[in-house]
Amino acid sequence: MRLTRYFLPVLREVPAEAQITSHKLMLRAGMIKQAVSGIYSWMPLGLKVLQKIERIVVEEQERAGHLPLLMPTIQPASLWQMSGRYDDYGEEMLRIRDRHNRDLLYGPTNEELITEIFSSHVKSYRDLPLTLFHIQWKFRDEMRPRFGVMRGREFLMKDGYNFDIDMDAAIHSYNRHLVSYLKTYERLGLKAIPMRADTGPIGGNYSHEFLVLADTGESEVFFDKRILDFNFGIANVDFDDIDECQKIVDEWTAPYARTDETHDPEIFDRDVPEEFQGVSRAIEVGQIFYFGTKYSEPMGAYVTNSEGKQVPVHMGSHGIGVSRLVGAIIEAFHDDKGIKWPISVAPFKVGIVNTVMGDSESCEISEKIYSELTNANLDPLYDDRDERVGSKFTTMELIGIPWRITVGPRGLKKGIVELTDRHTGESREIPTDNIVTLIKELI
Ligand code: 5CA
Repeated sequence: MRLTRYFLPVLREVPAEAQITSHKLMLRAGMIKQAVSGIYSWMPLGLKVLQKIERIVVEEQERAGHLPLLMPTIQPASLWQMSGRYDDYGEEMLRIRDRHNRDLLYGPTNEELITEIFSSHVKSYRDLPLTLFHIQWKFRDEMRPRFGVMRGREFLMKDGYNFDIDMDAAIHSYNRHLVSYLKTYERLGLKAIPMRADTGPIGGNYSHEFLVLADTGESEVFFDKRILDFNFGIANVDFDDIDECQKIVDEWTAPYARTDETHDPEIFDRDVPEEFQGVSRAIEVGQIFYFGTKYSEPMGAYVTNSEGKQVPVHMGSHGIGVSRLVGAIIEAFHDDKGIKWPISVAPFKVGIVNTVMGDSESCEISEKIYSELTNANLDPLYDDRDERVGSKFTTMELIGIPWRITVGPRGLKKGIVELTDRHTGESREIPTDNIVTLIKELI
């Protein structure tokens, strides 16, 4: 992409409405624009990051054997009346009436809708286990939308639902989700700690939240500091191997990592040596639930078991805050100049800064590097604007491009350009002729 052809509405001033770093940086980098409180448009740069996160989430879900589908944002109230949640959900639910006076709602989550899809089509234990997921916009009329995409009213969520014949099978599905989530966050460059949590309006009594430690997080968490040194080591998991999944879950769900609601200070203080007791703020980037037959019973999701008996299926639901993750990643990776994207979600992996637009050799070499990187699918962003070099650097740093190639007459006299790492700030000189090979190695 050439910057002169792109739509990158960066802001010079720090916007007054933003309180936390990620919100400020997303506005300054021209990633989002508020439409109304808690509801945002995603500008091209923001959308690119959002889609990269989505891609990784989908890949890891499919790898775990979960099947994608797409449910609508608007749902009939009647389904929620069957489960009993229509009244329970309260003011957070956006209720709508259509021209025929039918009660509808903008989905805050999809347990009812997916249970209805399941019960219409699946009648036998032979069709189990089954896990379906989608990535779809949700609406929750939050009392205090804040911190940009962190607590929005409209937000993008991956939500998945497992259907199993009994509790043991459903716990395996739960464990499989837990492990696949750890892999997902690892690929996003994040250290997300699974912690036992309360279940709230989703229900059930077994749940874990995934928390990224950050000063600006909304939750307070208590943990054993040794968990921070824990090596993920979950690269190749056989998801069908129940014991292997269970082993990872046992190792990973540190018994004394707790969110504030489930934290019992007496147990924590007793079982974790004082020097390892950690308290921090954290961002919740996902949550998984096992709730048994809470929805299947009232909504009639029964199957025949191997003895020919009708039994309600055991279910769980599993969410990842896809749009919130954009903010969480920025909270984890930034400095005072701007964002520092992990390579896996970077909107562009390489930036090219032509320092003297009037210099014909600089232009020629910049163009050459640009087309070579483009042809190698490395998705470069070429700053071809007629701007001062300082302002070009500022933009590249603000929007967080991991690698910057600086092309200028002084270097070209020696046959080199400069390659700068956004994460370390280190620069090195590289010959102009093997740039693609080198960049490929780095990425
Ligand atoms: N049905 C279940 C799992 S699919 C569910 O709705 N779980 S949840 O309520 O915990 O939401 C899942 C994830 O969505 C959360 O962990 C959080 O990362 C994200 N999320 C929830 N509310 C918001 C919000 N208002 N703004 C941005 N992200 C949110």
